[in-house]
Amino acid sequence: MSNRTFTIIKPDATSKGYTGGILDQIIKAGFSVKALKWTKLTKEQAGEFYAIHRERPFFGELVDFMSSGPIIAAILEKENAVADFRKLIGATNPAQAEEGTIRKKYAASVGENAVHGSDSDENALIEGDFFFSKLERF
Ligand code: 3AN
Repeated sequence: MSNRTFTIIKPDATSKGYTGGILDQIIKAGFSVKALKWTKLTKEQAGEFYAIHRERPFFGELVDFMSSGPIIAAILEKENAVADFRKLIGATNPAQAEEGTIRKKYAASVGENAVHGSDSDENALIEGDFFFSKLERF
């Protein structure tokens, strides 16, 4: 089990001014920030990042949305990071997310759901490597 996960604060949340509140909740939940970047994906980069979903019916919508505005990408550390972070953000569909979770508080819909959280240790590494060089993580 790894102690690192990867997150994105998505364009819906950055445009609504939720960045500070979300980062505060993440840090108060015991995660420490090991890398952090304010950036914006091109459509091509968003498609590459979400390549695993290429065959899903919402792929085009997902790529358009994820490249529509600035995002925050971060590598986070905590014991049991992947599972604990998925719990903190809540279900993919905010209507089904538990009270107090980040998606319950900040997400509008299943498509525009405020944050990404890696679903496995393996993907946390791949996703962190997509955004950060060795010089950008501590
Ligand atoms: P999660 O982000 O909770 O791991 P996944 O991996 O099923 O959820 O989906 C990846 C991303 O694709 C979601 N965060 C969401 O933005 C988008 N997505 C998932 N399901 C839908 C859907 N039915 N319609 C539109 N976008 C979706």
